[in-house]
Amino acid sequence: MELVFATNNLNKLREVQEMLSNSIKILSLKDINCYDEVDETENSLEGNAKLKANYITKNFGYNCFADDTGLEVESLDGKPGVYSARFAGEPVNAENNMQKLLSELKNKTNRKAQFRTAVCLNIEGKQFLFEGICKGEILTKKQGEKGFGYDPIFKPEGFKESFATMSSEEKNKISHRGIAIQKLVEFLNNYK
Ligand code: ITT
Repeated sequence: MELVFATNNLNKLREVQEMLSNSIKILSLKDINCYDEVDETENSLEGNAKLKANYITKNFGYNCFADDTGLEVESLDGKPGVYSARFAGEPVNAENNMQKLLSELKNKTNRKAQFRTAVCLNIEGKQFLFEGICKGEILTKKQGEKGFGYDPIFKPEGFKESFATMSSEEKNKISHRGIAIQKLVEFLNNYK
């Protein structure tokens, strides 16, 4: 089965590719000659995941899925959430986003946070949603060099170190996106 993963984020593409069995072939946007930027204008992760998947299905005709991920920090009432990519403004910059978050949490004792991923699958005219959550906390300083985005300052629950110290295989087993994609894969394996 061929499925387009509607993302421009190559880190995400690599993480997901590593998780899928050979029976599912992932096509990137480049593979289908799509160089368009789809603005994430919805105010929920689910809304943005649908927006991206629907754009590809409507304009390119492929079965496809898209995800949207946000980092929800408890003491900031769920911020940056759906605005995680542009938390420190444009152009998107992971370092600036992390510094802004660290400074907003400077005097806070509650550092609980969760990554949440919504995945939208469009297949043969039908639409399905999947969710993955990874609970954890925001560290007081960066740790590790791997991963991307907020990984150096996010420590998943039950682990001693940040996501950025883990191999992508380790991260995929417990991460928000990993969990959502596992649900997607299980669904596809039982489809039809
Ligand atoms: P696409 O919309 O093209 O898929 P994106 O980079 O905009 O790629 P998202 O909207 O899903 O990705 O994610 C919003 C931001 O959340 C992203 O820019 C990262 O900073 C952060 N993020 C997402 N997944 C993450 C992860 O697994 N680890 C750390 N940060 C992550």
